Amino acid sequence: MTKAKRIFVSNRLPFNINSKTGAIQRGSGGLVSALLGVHLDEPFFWMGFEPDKKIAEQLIAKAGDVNKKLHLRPVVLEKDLYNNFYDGFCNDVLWPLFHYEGSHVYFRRKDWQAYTEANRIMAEKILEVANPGDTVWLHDFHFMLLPAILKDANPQLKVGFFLHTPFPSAEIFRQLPVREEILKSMIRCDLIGFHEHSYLRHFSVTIKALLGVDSGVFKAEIGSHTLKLGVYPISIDIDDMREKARSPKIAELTERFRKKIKSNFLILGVDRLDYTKGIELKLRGFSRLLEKYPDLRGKVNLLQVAIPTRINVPSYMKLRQEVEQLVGSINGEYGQPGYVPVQYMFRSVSENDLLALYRRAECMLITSKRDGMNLVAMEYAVCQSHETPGLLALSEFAGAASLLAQSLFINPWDEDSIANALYRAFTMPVEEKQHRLQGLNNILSKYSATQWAESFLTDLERGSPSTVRRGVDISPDHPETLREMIEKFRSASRKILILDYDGTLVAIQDQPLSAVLSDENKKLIKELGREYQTYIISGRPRDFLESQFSDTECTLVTEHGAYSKKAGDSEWQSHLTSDIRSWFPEVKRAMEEYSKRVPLSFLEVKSASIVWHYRQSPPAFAEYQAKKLDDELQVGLANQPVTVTLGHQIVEARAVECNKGNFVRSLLKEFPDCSVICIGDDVTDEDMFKQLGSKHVSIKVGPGQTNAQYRVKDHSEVLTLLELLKSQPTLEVRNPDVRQIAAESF
Ligand code: GDG
Repeated sequence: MTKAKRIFVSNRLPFNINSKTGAIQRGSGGLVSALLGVHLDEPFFWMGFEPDKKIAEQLIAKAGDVNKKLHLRPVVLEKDLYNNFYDGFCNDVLWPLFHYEGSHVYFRRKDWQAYTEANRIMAEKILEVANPGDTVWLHDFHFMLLPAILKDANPQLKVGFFLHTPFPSAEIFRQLPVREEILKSMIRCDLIGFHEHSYLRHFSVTIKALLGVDSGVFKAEIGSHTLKLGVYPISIDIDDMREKARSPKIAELTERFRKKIKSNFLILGVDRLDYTKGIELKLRGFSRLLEKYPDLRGKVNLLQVAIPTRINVPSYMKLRQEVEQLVGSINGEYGQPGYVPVQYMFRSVSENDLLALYRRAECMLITSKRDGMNLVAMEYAVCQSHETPGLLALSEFAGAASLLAQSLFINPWDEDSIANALYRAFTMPVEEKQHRLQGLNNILSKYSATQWAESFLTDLERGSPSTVRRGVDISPDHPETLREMIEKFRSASRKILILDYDGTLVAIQDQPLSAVLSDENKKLIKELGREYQTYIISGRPRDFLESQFSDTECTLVTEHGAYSKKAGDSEWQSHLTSDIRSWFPEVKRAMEEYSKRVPLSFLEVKSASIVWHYRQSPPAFAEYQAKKLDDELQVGLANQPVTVTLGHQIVEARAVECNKGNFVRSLLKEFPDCSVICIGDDVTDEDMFKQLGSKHVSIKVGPGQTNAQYRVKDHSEVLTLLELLKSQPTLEVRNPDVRQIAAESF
């Protein structure tokens, strides 16, 4: 048997071919060090787009020179398609939106189509090498449609996704015209990782607001699928960088820079010239420093390395103009003979020069407006020496701020905040700088790039937590389990069917009175009632259930077990023993108050229970109010014989005897030799599932954790299943496997 393999996917492969020597080269950056540093026993694949067909072929052939186990799979995309995908959708929509830059978003349908197509092509290539049980780790926003395509094709793949940018607040994300398509795919992942906890929180709020998916802090249950969420701050190759920065070569280069760049206090900026990096804010803050503290003029300099990016895009050209004008005006205003306050380079620098600049500068200034993490901050800290420690002034809007707690934090939007931090850095005693540096190094030594990758992969590849109870899927797509379940039921002499009503036999409706059975389904229940000892058990009041099932042979159990009536009986039997008057009026008053407060919410008053419904109300507001009401009632009625539950878009208070579990318990006592199939969708049905244990068949309808053994997707699957339980199935069952079961079972 072949072992599971790992497949990493990023937009571009972090490898290239040296045009002179023809050798394969490793690109710089944390991702490549992180993933190559992971201990791997098995071959691994790395896939990414590569526009040049010839280079693609060379990369495939020479991958083994980097690492014997590495297989590179460059995917060649046609140029226009790649441009529309990458420049059009990734860079003109997702990048600005995820960085809260709404004014830079340009959504064009054709770019979205290209994004869809590029994801489809990448999926096709992944599926050529991926087998069930393999791990696929997707990197970044370029591939947000891949999870759904991969899982549809191969549900046994382990699909992980790491987002390298921030995930914006729901208020921002919901501006995206294709928001549902993207989220519906993302929730199919097994694990999504973020740099920072706030990004994870935003994602949870967004899937709740737009898809109605509830999630806990670290996971969401969607049907029988568990989506795990986690925070994994990326890092750099700490040891490698520390060693390089201390090499004689870098020491010599640093010395050369010290002589060349004359400054008592050099502030360094290294950023791609992107609007998210806040370079213009940095310049304004520096200008404010010189204005506010005139004694620093002539002593303090800013060296800004602005790495060219997307140079032909108009908004980037405009940003460049603005930055260069600001540089000119600061130098014009504060420059003196022999003193040029801002030195500016619009180009990238070699890795050695970069390390030497980190060593040379007394302070690093990062003013990102938003930044997923910011690796430059980490690199600068790691390159410092204890003897001449530099200071890190870091934007509080960079993900790195949550890790690098000993930085001097700044609000880049506030010129004074920048100026004050720089002044503090300038005047800070060396002991304090050493202390801060020590703190930064301590934390960074715990977060190496390899640890980052390993912890993500471990969480992704670890099985689902055993605490999560999910129920085995017996949707018609799983005929084997369905067959097993029917056989178990049929083997008993007394067969009992227990069926919940709303959400189980009928779909949930906006108005409870509209949730009625179709004639066809009424007929089905009638036939089942004749064949089996059938119970319809619901939270509904007596008159409603009677109107639906009066002509059947089913026993009706209303208000969650408070009353029951056998077919043919004229009287309802009450199971109530406590006095509801001690709490009922108080609850009614409170719920009436909430009904007035929350639009489109309403009360349903029954004999032993009372329900506040908010299924049509504005969801976020109503949910907040529901939690408040639940809280109020739980505390206020703590000593009363009443159970309060926060259910599916309802808050319900009911007499303690109204418990479906109690009803089932007495049923099992009365008929100890019976075999039960019990089906329900709501929290109140869980009491029944618990009572039934593994001897009987319990089936949960829809998503969420459950005590049931089995699960179906929705009420229509329940009806298909019930049809199969009849000795003479009439319903046309489309799935041939299921038709076969129906034929074999009888
Ligand atoms: C994205 C997220 C997140 C830069 N200029 C030169 C050069 N660099 C290297 C730096 C650093 C890297 O590039 C830049 O990384 P950042 O993290 O600062 O920013 P993004 O490129 O925007 O990366 C970011 C990151 O993904 C990882 O998840 O942290 O928030 O936006 O390593 O050293 N290297 C050389 N010359 C240069 O001129 N040699």
